[in-house]
This record gives sequence, C-alpha cells and structure tokens, in this order.
Amino acid sequence: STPWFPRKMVDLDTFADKVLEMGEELDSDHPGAKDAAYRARRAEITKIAKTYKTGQPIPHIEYTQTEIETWAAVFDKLTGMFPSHACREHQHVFPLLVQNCGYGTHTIPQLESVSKFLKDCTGFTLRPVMGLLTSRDFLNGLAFRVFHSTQYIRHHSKPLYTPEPDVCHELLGHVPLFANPDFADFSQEIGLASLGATDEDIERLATIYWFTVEFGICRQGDQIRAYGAGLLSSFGELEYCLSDKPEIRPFEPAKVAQQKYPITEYQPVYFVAESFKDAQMRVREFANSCNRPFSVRYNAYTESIEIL
Ligand code: H2B
Ligand code: FE
Repeated sequence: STPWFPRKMVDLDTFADKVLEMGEELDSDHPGAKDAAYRARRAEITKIAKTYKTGQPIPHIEYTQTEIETWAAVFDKLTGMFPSHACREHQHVFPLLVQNCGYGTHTIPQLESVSKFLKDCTGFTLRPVMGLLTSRDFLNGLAFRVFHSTQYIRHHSKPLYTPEPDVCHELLGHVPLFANPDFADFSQEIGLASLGATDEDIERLATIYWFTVEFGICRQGDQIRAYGAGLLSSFGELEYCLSDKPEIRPFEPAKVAQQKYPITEYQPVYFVAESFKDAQMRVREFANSCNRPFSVRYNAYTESIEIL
C-alpha cells in the first residue's frame, strides 16, 4: 500500500514534532553540546518551529551580538569566494537579497522577509523547522515549493564548522538558488517524485537530492561552478570541489541514485549538471521509472496535490 503523504499545504503542519534530532539535545561531538546557554538559546528559537502553522508569518528573532559575530565571520569568508566559485544564478540573486532582505555582514536576515522574497520570485516559501526531518518529510515539502529552514545558528566556538544545517547554511547556500525559476522547478520535481514513494525510492531520491541541491556543480561556459548549498556554505569544500582532487561525473540520475557518500568529509565524487532545466528533465524521467502506481501534479491555486 502507498505510504501516507501530504495532499494539502496544511498537512505539512504534522511534520513539526517529528524531527530526528531535537534542537535541545545535541550529539556529544557537536561544538555546542556542553554549553548550557547555547542549548537554552536553541530551545528558545526552536519553540517557534514547534508551534508554527501554515500561513502564519514566521516570528522575528532578535539575534544576539555573539550570534551576529558568528554570522559575520561566515558571511565575509564566503562572500569573498562567491565571485570565483558560485554559479551565475547564485551570483545574480545575491545582490537582490542584500537589497531586499537585509543580507549583510552585520545582520542575520529574518526568515519571514526571505520567505516573502522567494514567494515573489518563484513561489517558494520557507517554514521554520526544529532540526533534521526524515528524508521523506523533507522531500515531500518540496512538492509544495516549501523549504524547511532552521532558524538557529552554529556554535560561536567554531564559526566555519557545523555538523548540521543552521541559518548560515540555509540563507547563504540554499536560499539564493530557490529564487531561480529553473532551480525551483528542478527542486519541486524531486519533491513530487517523493510523494507516496516506497522507502527504497525515497532513499534514491534523497541521494539525488544530496548530489544536486546539497553538493551539485554545474557547467557554465568553459567553467565548472558550484550550486549545491553544502558547497556554497562551506569555505573549505567550495575550494576543494573545483580543484583537480575530486572525481567528476556527468549527472545521470539512475547512476547518481546508487552512489554511496560520506556525510562528515568532503565528497570524493561530484556530478556536473549541464543546466537546471536539463537536470529537471532527467529527474522527471527517473521518477517515471520509480515504483509508484500513480502520478501527481501540484495545483498552485488550491495548494494541493492532484492524483492522476
Ligand atoms: N531536514 C532539514 N531540516 N534540513 C535538511 O536540509 C534536510 C532534512 N535534508 N532532512 C534532508 C533530510 C536530506 O539530507 C535528504 C533529503 O535526506
Ligand atoms: Fe541543506
């Protein structure tokens, strides 16, 4: 039988308390694990995600001086590399985020303002989330053009390192790409394929997500540039991924889906997309080969999924 899946945007409200790893309890190797004040601050911030309901504005967070300093360190380091390493779509949108959403060295942008901006660009919106969702829930959100975003920031002791998503990763890595129409279509395509998919197909789609939205590189003219958020938000890996060290292969979803990958080290292999349109068509083809007895379409007027 088909696994349950959200049919209406409001169904996403049921994901809130299903996080894999709670904002409050951190793994022993997390830089903030022994810092009680840091844990308390996260609990305060994740309370928003816990009670958030579809359609509500995302509450504003007054970030502390320490948090802003952490952001500033990451922001300066990464923005210095974007001109030579980020794809052109990322570079096109970044100044608009500075103008419209308060991106800058000394300000951590507010999710509400960013979500409104994305809605105007591509119809994507952000939803606050307490921590990691299951692959199924997370990908299902993309079918509705909803991106689940954390609102807290990494620990100040290691500004250039985080073992999990945080606002730096979401806002500097993911958000600029979701403002691009072709990338938005591509991301929703993975999301649509995930609705009601078998566990095996979710695993395969999560792997495709990993090698594209998180660690994708693309060809632009005679150059290769990064578009994956895991690259665009990592000072070290952004440099490494475009060097001659890793292996580079063409983006063929059926092969990508089989690829094993490390999660705590730099990727040994990256896949190059020719364009987001081309990647979307390839994912659509892949989705047709998945084990699902029906197909789906998103109706943006009613914010619901139609089953075909
Ligand atoms: N949850 C959250 N909150 N953010 C993510 O970026 C994320 C997730 N990524 N769950 C997912 C898993 C990804 O690694 C794939 C789809 O498994
Ligand atoms: Fe991410």
